[in-house]
This record gives sequence, C-alpha cells and structure tokens, in this order.
Amino acid sequence: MNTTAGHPLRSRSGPTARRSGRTFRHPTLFRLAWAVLWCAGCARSGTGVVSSEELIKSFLSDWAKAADAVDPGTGFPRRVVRAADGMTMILIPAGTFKMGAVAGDSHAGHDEKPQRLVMLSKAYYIDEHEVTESMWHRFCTEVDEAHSTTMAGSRHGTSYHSPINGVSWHAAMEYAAWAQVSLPTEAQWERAARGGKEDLLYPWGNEDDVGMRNGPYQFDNQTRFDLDGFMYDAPVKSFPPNTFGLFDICGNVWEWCSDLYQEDYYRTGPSVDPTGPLEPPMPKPFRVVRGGGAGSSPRRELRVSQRRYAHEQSRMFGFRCAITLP
Ligand SMILES: [Ca+2]
Ligand SMILES: [Ca+2]
Repeated sequence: MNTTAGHPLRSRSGPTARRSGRTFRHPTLFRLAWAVLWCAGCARSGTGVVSSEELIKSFLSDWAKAADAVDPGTGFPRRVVRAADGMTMILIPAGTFKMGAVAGDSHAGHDEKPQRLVMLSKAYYIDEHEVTESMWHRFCTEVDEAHSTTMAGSRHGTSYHSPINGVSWHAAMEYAAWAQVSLPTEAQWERAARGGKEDLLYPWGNEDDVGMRNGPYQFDNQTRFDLDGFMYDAPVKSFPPNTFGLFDICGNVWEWCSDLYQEDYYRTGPSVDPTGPLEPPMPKPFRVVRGGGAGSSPRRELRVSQRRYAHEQSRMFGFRCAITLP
C-alpha cells in the first residue's frame, strides 16, 4: 500500500476541512486560544484565579478527554484520549533528568555526549504508542489534496494496528497539527523513553532483551529467523511498556522528533527546555529520529540514548505525538 499520490483514501474537501466542532487546527493557535480563555476566566472570577478544574477543562477543550485519575502533582489527568484519532496520551511530569549516553557505553556516538542534566519545566502528554496505520488512514480521509502531497508511504505494516512507517517529517507534522498536538522535542522523547531509569542502556535494563522490543532478524545458514517473533513491523503494544507506560519506544519504528539535528548540541544547547538548534547547522534541514526500528542494530541503535538524523523528506520513519501543558 502506498500513501503517495493516487492513494484511495484521499480527503474530500479543502485545507480547512475536518470534523465539525473543531476550531483550532494548529497547536500554537490552540495554545493562544487556551491562554485567552484562561485570562477571560480570570477576569470573570474577579480574583485573578481560576479553579484547577476550569483550567484543565479549558486546556483539554474538545481535542481530548480525561481517561484516568488526576495526577496530584500537576492537577491534570494521568491519561487522556485524543478525539481526532483515539490515541491515549500519558502524562509525563516536569522535572530534571539525565540525557545522553550513560557512563561506560562503548557504543555511544559523539553526538550523545556528554550526558547532561536537562530540565523540562513543563509537564507534557505523549502518545502511549506509535501512530498506527488505522489512525493514519483516518487522517487521510479528513485532510485535503494539498496536504496529501506531503504524505509518503514506502512500507506499511502487516495490520491496521502496525505503526505507520514511511512518513516524512513534514507529513508527521501535518498529522500532529490535525490532531491538535505536536511532535515531541528530542528531550521530551528521551525523558519519556527512559521512564525514570536514567543510567540504563535500554529502557528495560543494560542488556538487549528480545522479549522487550521488536528488533532485527538474524540469519542462520541463510535462513532468516527472528527471536522476538516479528520479522518486520509488529502491531503496537506487542511488547511490555516501559515504566511510564509507553510501548515500543525503542524498536519497531524509528520516531521523528521536532528538533533540528546538531551533532554537538549536547555541548552547546540549553539545559532548560531544549528544542534543538534554531537554524539548520548543515546544508540540509536534518531532523532528529530516535529509538531504532525493526531493522536496527540492538547494540547501537536500540539504545535509548542513540541519536540519528534524516532529511525532512526522508520516508523511512514513523512517529508519536506530544503536547506540552501550560
Ligand atoms: Ca523483529
Ligand atoms: Ca519506536
């Protein structure tokens, strides 16, 4: 199946078409509107303060619904379900974490060093699994022909529950805008991926474990076999989640981040809310991809600190989305 021109699931109307009842198509506009609502609430209250319940309701608006108990630290639900595609998003608290290669990691690249303390000053939601084929097809039915030109599809999974694979960075951004969220920053991705375990090579430990991820197949006398049970993409949630409840964060498909790539960014970038370099440091606008995939070397590319980059038009990767809380 291919999502390039001629895909049967083209949308039916113009660039602003989508389900009724949705007003804000871009995260920036959405957040601006949220701020206006908040200020209006403050004015109405006469005290300059709105209740946490009102704040949460305003923030979630109609793009997501609460699906779990409230986290006492943030006041926000631990899980929400996104209206656009049904994705469950998991709350990741604000805080400081160690980002980059752990000490003694002999396979770490120069761009993963030095390991450094990074502060994420705001909590955020991130998708519990990679965006799936069925979610992607829903997107395809609701966007217009102009948007569809940014779509790409080079290789798809074996079921509608497989991660969409073969999406350019631009197409992933289009999807995130449609869902009224964003792509995660690289720091948000790694904090979520580590699940609070900041001194490990993998989210599950210091050794590769075929029971914990979908990695590459092997050859035995020219016969392919795969100890993890999946020769190519696995349906999402086929393996155990990390401690934050995220599935397939390492393995299955590589995942786009919002950041531009810069090799020495860990040495030169800010330690608070890093979002990647503002200008492309190389002639081409490379973007960060993380986590490795079903064809990746376990020792090198399935490590949680592994960084890789690709041209924005590259069509090899999948993604998950995120949104930063106010
Ligand atoms: Ca595999
Ligand atoms: Ca993945």
